[in-house]
Amino acid sequence: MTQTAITLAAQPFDFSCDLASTALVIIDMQRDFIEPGGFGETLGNDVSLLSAIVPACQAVLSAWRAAGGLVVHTRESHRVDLSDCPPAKRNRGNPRLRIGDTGPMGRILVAGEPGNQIIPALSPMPGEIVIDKPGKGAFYATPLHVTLRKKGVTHLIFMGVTTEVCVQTSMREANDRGYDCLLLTDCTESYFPQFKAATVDMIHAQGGIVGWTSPSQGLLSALTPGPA
Ligand code: C5J
Repeated sequence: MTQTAITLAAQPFDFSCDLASTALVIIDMQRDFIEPGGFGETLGNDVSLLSAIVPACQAVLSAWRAAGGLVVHTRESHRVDLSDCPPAKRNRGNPRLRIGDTGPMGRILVAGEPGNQIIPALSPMPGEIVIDKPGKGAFYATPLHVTLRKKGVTHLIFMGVTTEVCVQTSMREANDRGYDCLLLTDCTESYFPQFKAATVDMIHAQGGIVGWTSPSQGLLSALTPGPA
C-alpha cells in the first residue's frame, strides 16, 4: 500500500499516522451487547445507548475501507466447552444468565451463536481480521499482536463497546505493546455515560498516558479530503 499520511486534531495534541501502518480496531460490536433482547439487556442495561453509535461507526468503517485501510474486528467469545472461561468470570455477581447459558440469542458469549455475531451493519468483509477474545482485552490469549507485527502495524484507531471495559482494556494492552492508539469518541459507548466520560479523560490525561482521543470527523476529513 502507498504511504498516506494522516494528521488530525486530537487530545492531548495532534495524532499522526500513516494509513499503511495503521489498523482500525472495532471492539465487540456484537448483537448480544447492542441489540434489544441480548445479553446486555438481560443484565438490566439500556442497549439503545450503544446502538446510537452505529451510524458513526459505519461512516468511519466505510471511509476506512474505501481508503484501503486494514480492519480488525473483535468478539468477546468463548469456546463451546467454556474451557477458556474461568469460573471467576462465569460466576461473578451470581447473574441470572451466565456465560454459556442459553439466552434470547443462543448461548451467551459462545462462539458461533447468533448473539455472538457482529451486528449486520458492521459485518466483517472477506479478508478483514476477526479476533475471538476470551478476555476483555483484545491481546490476551489471542494472535492479535503477532498478526499486527507481521503486517507492520504501529498505530491503532479504536471504536466499539464498552468504552471502559473492553475498549479501554484493549487500548491499555496495545499501549504497553508499543502501539500509538487513538479512540474515536463518538464511535464508542458505555451503558454508563459517566464511565465513558471518565475513560476518555483518563486515556488522554498526563500527556496521553494511554493514547489520543478525538471525534471521528477529523479522521473522516483526513480520509476524504475535499477539492483543493
Ligand atoms: C463487557 C465489553 N462490558 N465488550 N464487554 O463485558 O465491553
